Amino acid sequence: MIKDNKLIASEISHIAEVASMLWSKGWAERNGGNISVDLTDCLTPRELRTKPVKAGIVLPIPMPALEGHVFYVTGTGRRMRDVAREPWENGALIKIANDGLSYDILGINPVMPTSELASHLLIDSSLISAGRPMRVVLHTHPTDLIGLTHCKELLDSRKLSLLLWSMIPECRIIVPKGIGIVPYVAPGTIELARATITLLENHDVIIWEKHGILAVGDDIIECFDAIDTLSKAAQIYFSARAAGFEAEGMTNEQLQELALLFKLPSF
Ligand code: 2HA
Ligand code: ZN
Repeated sequence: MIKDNKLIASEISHIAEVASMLWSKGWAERNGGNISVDLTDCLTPRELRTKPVKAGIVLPIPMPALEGHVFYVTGTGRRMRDVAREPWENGALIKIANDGLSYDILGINPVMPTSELASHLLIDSSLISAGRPMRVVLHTHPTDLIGLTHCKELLDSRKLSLLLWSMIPECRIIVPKGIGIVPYVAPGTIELARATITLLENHDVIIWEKHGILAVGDDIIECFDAIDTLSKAAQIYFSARAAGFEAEGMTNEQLQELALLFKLPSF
């Protein structure tokens, strides 16, 4: 049974832990947000041959780079608070077919994957093709960060990254490539996926205007930490404003000093 695989069980427990934090942070209203993790390397050859509960679901776009890959994905319409309690009942294990044209659902329940599946898979596929595979795609709806995207002036990647970095030194260190911004596009669309992929060339965290945030990485806890740190910076910015003053922010020299000290990419 795949459920008994220790590596898989550990990955699933981290997914459940993050789902729980997304809910308790208030970033996951109703079915807001979604998670996918590439678990291919955790499965034995025998487990990879598990009989599907549903087979041949056609992908919107061929994904040859993902042939044979197995992902855990949260289910469409499922709540993060339920993923946290019962990750297997509220998510699916999917396996991309060898022609990259369709996928099968393995595992226990025929839960249909998230509405953002095309985004997740296109992102994974393009990162593999670009030679920097990432196992995790995490999308959620942090109130404060989404709030910032309602301010036209801040819809500029450099400006927003500098603003958030300057609120707290950790932000510059934990999110060293800053944040990319996708101007508003309807959720669940290929257009949103494509715009995100372009920005992932230079960033690991992307904000979708008036919608949410997406982080890629190899470790789901670290993806969460990056978003959490950005959210903390946004909260500092807003709490200063709520107290009636503009946060001073660290100076460019102070940010530069951090870049040198921690050998961070320049911006
Ligand atoms: O999963 O967050 O973007 C629901 C969403 C869609
Ligand atoms: Zn969303």
